[in-house]
Amino acid sequence: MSRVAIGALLATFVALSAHAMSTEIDTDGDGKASLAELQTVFPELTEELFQEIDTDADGFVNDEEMMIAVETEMLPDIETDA
Ligand SMILES: [Ca+2]
Ligand SMILES: [Ca+2]
Repeated sequence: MSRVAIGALLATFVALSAHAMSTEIDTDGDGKASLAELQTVFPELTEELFQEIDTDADGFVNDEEMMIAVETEMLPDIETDA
């Protein structure tokens, strides 16, 4: 593997670990969870509940909204890297 490829790989890794958002949820890697992405992990999730979690109403759940949702038990905490 070339030095450039390793550098790119490391940069990707750092970018990913900067996000609290689980890659299990955020399958397209944009750092936010859409309703569809969340429903893949939480099939019970309704659009109504999603809108409650999405407090800034941008249509995506970000790290902070996800953290609040888990803390307020709107969403169950998911096991990552278990
Ligand atoms: Ca996403
Ligand atoms: Ca949001």
